Amino acid sequence: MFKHLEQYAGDPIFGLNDAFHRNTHPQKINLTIGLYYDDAGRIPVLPSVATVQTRLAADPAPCTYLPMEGLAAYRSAVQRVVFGEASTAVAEGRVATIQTLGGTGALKVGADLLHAAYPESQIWISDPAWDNHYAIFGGAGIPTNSYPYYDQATKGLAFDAMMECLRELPSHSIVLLHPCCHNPTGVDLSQAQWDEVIQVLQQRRLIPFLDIAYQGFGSGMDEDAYAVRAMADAGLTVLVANSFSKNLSVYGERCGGLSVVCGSSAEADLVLGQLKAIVRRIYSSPPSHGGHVVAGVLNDPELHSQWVAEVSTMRDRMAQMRGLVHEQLSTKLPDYDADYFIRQRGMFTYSGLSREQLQTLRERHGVYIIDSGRIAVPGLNTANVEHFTDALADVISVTV
Ligand code: KET
Repeated sequence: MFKHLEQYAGDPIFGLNDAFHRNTHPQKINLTIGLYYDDAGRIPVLPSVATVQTRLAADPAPCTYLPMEGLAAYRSAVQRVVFGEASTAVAEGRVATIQTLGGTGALKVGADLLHAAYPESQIWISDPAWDNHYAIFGGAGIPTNSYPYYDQATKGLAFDAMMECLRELPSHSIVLLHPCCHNPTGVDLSQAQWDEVIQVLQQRRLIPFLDIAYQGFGSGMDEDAYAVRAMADAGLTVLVANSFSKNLSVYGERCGGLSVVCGSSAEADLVLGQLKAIVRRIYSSPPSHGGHVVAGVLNDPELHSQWVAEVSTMRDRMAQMRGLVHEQLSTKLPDYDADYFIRQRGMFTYSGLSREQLQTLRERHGVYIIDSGRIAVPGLNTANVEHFTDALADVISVTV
């Protein structure tokens, strides 16, 4: 019955992560996937999360179905974290928020909503992109296109080309944007650049879809949400997919949120109803345990501030690793411009390494980087960074 099916080529990120685990190199380093590791190379259990887990375990509750839209306490916490305590849009009841299966689930539910509401619309995705954006929106029946984003020559933002493209889009086109810590490049817009983007979105009547999977890993919880809040304040209709996978280190619990900022509370009610209908027909309701863990941390004022401090520690460690790589490479390869390691931010850095260099890094040095050349910075730590820069110096000196 299924012999005619195409062989799945595998996922470029998950696939290489698996290959890393099969490798036996004694000094191997995993820089493939967007997972945060601490300096000991472990995926942390954040103390704030552990506290809530202990509380939940001490008082086991029946595991019933959550509502389609998720826990109320979770949804209001999403709104406070993403839109800020002082959000006018939230206060006016203009934001419809649901608990989703990670950031991915939020993107999928949002894609289904948009395809139903605007069946003629197409989506524009940054070049380069997190590959799954193409799969999710294409899979939801929305034709996919790209807008210029990354400038190879400067290893920075191709802002003018990006704006030129946005200015030409038909009205009701969907534009996928990353408010902070762009995946895969680590290159972000400044606040002034966001303000310019907002003007074009408004003038062209475009529909922004913001994917914020790394809030707090760039500059801070509030700073990283600038684009989200500025768009909501500007009165734009905007969709926001947020993920707690990374900043709460709860990847497997599948905890995220989808928020749709609307023009009025009546419109937000309509949207919330449609979101529930979409959820009901895909997976019915979100996970209970993860929902209670996240809501438990975010709704307890003490644990909430503890969490914000834990996120700062993660952010500082990534910045420290970037600094170390930059310092060591500048000594080992004086002719190589390693500035991009400290200019780009968040979890990822876009190295521009060739397929051959990446192959050699894997085979000779056990250093695993995905084929696009995207380096997941948290795989580096004080114990392995020297091996990493030695390996880079080896493959780069061959070609410089
Ligand atoms: N958006 C972006 C931009 C993103 O990088 C990820 C995950 C997600 C959404 C998914 O979030 P989640 O809450 O796990 O559903 N990125 C990493 C892992 C992956 O590919 O799924 C990565 O790029 O390595």
